[in-house]
Amino acid sequence: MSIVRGKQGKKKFIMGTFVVVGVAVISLIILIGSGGDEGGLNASFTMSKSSPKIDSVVLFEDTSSGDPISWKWDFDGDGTVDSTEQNPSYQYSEAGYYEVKLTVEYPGNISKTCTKGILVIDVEYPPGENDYLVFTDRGLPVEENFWGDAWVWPNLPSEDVEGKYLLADAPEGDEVWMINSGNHSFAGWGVFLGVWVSHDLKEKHATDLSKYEKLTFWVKTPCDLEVRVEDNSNESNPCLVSDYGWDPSFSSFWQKIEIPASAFINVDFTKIHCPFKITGEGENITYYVDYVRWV
Ligand SMILES: [Ca+2]
Ligand SMILES: [Ca+2]
Repeated sequence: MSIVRGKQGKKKFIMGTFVVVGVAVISLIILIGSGGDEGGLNASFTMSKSSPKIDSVVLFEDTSSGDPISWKWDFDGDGTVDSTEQNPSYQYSEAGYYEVKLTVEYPGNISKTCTKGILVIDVEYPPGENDYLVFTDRGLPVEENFWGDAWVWPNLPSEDVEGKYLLADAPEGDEVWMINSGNHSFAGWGVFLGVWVSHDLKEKHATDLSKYEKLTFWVKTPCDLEVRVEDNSNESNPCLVSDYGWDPSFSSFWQKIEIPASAFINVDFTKIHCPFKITGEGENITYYVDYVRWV
């Protein structure tokens, strides 16, 4: 009982592992119900990606205690064993949420089980010819005579500002934006068109995004986030990711957000100065953003 409470307490601080922890708590209860831990023997494993893209290779590594003598992996939760290797790899051909189950056996007919969730994502790649790329591995918007600049709140190291954080399960390429609030009450990031010199705005620029239908991007976040755009004079209303595709039950996985341009009001889309700005509230929150496009 005390172990279960400990895991629930952890959830408050590491919300990103909520789904997996939830499954772990359930399997712990099953284990206890089926007769104790038998000398500390426990099945466990790690996955190289928690939100792999379709057809990308996921490596599974057995981390069970003791010395198991056999391994049975069910990668897609259909009850059929897919591999009996200790450390197999697998590729998913269809998007969706799957429960990965490892059953290990020890001498003396002892078997243990561990189950974890995995969310396979479908990412359109490469971007369409006419997409306006706000952030991809190629960088920030580059247009004739001016370019984009990024700001984060609170201040972070430059590799985070530039979106160079490396993540194995990035929806696009390897690089993503990692945003962390530390001991501040919020954390945000935005792209602004213009040339900045010594933090003074030398020239403010705008671009015409009026032909685009929607803003699309991917997030992995423990909390709801607000998205805004700006024209040369005004900031739009905030749009919550929870209204446009983010499900808090899947907060430890990448999720796709699509916000129609019509949801942003009070701005002139022919004069967009900030094509994307995102903020989240809370201390010690970390969230990730990738593949931000107007399409
Ligand atoms: Ca299977
Ligand atoms: Ca990327």
